[in-house]
Amino acid sequence: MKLIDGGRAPSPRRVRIFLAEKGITIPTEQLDFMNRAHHTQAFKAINPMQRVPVLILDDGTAIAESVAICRYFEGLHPDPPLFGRGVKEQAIIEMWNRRMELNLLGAIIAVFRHLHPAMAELEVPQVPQWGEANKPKVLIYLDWLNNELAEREFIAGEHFSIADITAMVAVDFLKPAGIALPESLTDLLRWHGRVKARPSATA
Ligand SMILES: N[C@@H](CCC(=O)N[C@@H](CS)C(=O)NCC(=O)O)C(=O)O
Repeated sequence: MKLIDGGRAPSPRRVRIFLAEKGITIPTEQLDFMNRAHHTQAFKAINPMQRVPVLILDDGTAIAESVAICRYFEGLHPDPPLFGRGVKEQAIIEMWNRRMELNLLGAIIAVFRHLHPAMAELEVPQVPQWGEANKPKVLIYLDWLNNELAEREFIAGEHFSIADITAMVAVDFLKPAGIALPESLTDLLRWHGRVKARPSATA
């Protein structure tokens, strides 16, 4: 088994943090996608979406999509449960993880991919107006999350979960996207301090 990783990019980092929380170590191969190492027929055969991360199993099966990879490891190593305990908590975590991925992380990534000059060759067409249009959305999502976190310790409730991993990766990606985290969002900042203090945050 090996993980095709992608350096500091958000999606591979989600998987690395997940594995660190589980205490799992697997062989890793770095793919330099900024230099278009994924634009080869060989990589396209592994993942037609030409994105990282990808987990390659010993039988050759390729599992792409960061959440699919995390679910695979959750099945193999259920403790600590990062997708929830019991159907109700699992549904709540799924809800929050999707919100964090599709809304918060999605908007931050849109700002980065459509405005950062380094992404011009990968994000085709790069539409700067779309990047700009996502900036106010990011601030609305952050403000909403700040209000939610006034009520509880973690994104989806009282336990650290994959939703915290997705949200932490999103908040950390504000910097490359050129968006400042408003200091007025004190409950969000407190949560961020808590999750960043976990050893997995350096993964
Ligand atoms: N939904 C996918 C997204 C994967 C993705 O977009 N990966 C980026 C790095 S964060 C990538 O491979 N980018 C290469 C490119 O844009 O060509 C996941 O969660 O794994």
